[in-house]
Amino acid sequence: MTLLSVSNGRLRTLQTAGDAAAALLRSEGYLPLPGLLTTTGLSVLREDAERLEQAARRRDFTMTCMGGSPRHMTTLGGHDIAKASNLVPELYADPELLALISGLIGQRPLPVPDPVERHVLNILHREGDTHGAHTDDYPYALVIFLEAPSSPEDGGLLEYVCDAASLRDLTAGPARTAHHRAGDAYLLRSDTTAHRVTPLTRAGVRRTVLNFAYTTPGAVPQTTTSARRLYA
Ligand SMILES: O=C(O)CCC(=O)C(=O)O
Ligand SMILES: [Fe+2]
Repeated sequence: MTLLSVSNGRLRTLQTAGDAAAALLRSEGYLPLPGLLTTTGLSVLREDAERLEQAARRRDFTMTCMGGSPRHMTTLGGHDIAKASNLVPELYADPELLALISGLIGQRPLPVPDPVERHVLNILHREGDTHGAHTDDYPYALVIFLEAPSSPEDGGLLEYVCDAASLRDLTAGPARTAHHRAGDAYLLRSDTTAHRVTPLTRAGVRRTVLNFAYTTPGAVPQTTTSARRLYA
């Protein structure tokens, strides 16, 4: 058993049973990384996100290229984040974080070529806010929670179906769901796992995540217009 661990002040020392976790990610398309952020990591990233939110844009539309699924959220794209934050790009390229991901995916994670999609900020903050069904353009997403509804009843759950034939799989059959807390993270095989974030069920709750997208050597990205529509 390989133990993967990360410890750099912002990321907690995770004693992950690498082989078992990697196998879980392969079979489920999803791997929870509870408490990935330290208290300090969470607080500095939250501060950064609060500042970045001032430049973020409200989005309310349906994503035609993703089965007309809804987007009701406030977002900031990677290109804008890179102009305003050192912390987020630094964490995205953190050698220890990359080593952790590498141990879990069994390949070298590479930064995605498109600066818009590299690291994005997604904020759900109104009742009904949702990030509707989709798959990502690149193979892996590390989603880091800066704010989350404390109760699953409040919505903001990740719903996913591994190896989905189509986005309809999310509604046609039983999808898996996962609730996360601030400071948690998860790794998703995001190009083949259909996923969505369920609507917030009441006013006054917030769900803020950073999504770090990674590709791998030889991966062929799905080229969709979704990131441009949501982040450009
Ligand atoms: O917020 C989440 O949990 C998922 C984010 C996501 O799917 C994305 O940004 O592509
Ligand atoms: Fe996604």
